[in-house]
Amino acid sequence: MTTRSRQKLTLLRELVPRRGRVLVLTHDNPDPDSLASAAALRFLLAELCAAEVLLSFGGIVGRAENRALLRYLPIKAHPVEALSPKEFDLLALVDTQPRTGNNSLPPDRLPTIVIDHHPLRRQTRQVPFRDIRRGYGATSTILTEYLRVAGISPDTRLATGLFYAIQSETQDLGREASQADVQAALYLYPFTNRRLLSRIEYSRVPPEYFRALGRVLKNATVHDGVVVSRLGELEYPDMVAEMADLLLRLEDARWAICLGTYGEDLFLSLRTSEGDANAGSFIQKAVGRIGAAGGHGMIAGGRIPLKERGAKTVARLEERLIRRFLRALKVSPGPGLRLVP
Ligand SMILES: [Mn+2]
Repeated sequence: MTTRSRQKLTLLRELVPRRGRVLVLTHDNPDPDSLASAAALRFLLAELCAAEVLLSFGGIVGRAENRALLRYLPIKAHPVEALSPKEFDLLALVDTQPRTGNNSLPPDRLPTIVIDHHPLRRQTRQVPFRDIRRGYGATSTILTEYLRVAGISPDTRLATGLFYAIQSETQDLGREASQADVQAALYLYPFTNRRLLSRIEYSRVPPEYFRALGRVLKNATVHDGVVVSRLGELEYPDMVAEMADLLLRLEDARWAICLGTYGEDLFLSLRTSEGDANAGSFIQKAVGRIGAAGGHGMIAGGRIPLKERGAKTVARLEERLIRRFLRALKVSPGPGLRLVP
């Protein structure tokens, strides 16, 4: 546990006014890491400075596990449309940064707090409190360190949420996990409720999940270790990530790419089994200026606003993106082999 967390905690105490009103934003369509981080920041600021902390984000929580997690976390989410950022003393971003294109921070507001483990963005340098740790597998690990340094034990629900977040973000501490993530998970485990944990991990899924799964399998093609699938209309945006994780389990798969549309946007997700890859910058290059994209070494995602929603236009855009990925991975851009003939 680090001196850095100790210094950051001191700074946090100075920056947040007593009984101040704080708005915490996660990235849009949040995952367990961002939700648990937000809940931990709320818990911490309530204990340290009696702050009133609200959580908000754009988009929806779709994945069944994430919905279960949100149900058990000691924090309620408020729709971003219903809030006026002006009413808050300060804004905080967790698991995302200004100008990433994946959060609902008003473009004219600079947050006071940014806590994240994605590559540092230029605008983040102007933020008074910034703690960006690229080597960490989860933002929840940073928040767990703060709690430890502050001598505040997490309650059962928060500990369970943080533990689940670290586990899921690092695939049971096997993907992009650092020693700090392992330490945080070990610290949290005795505080967790195993039954709650199991209820999140093995949550029930709606029929839409199986419909999506059917489409994923029907459309999946393999191109020399690269699995690609187009999901069409998505039940929820993070379905592409969920399915890319699944497809990457294919023997000998090095990369998995899933695409699909939700509302006015095309969503894409990229996964790789290659530890030394840089999926984040790879997806940024492929998406270019037509959308927003980012990520870390082995996981990345992007969102492209659709000017036109016609099936043909979307199909053409998807095909162009897939060709771009395959070319960049030095794989023949042909039709590939059907995964399930
Ligand atoms: Mn994260």
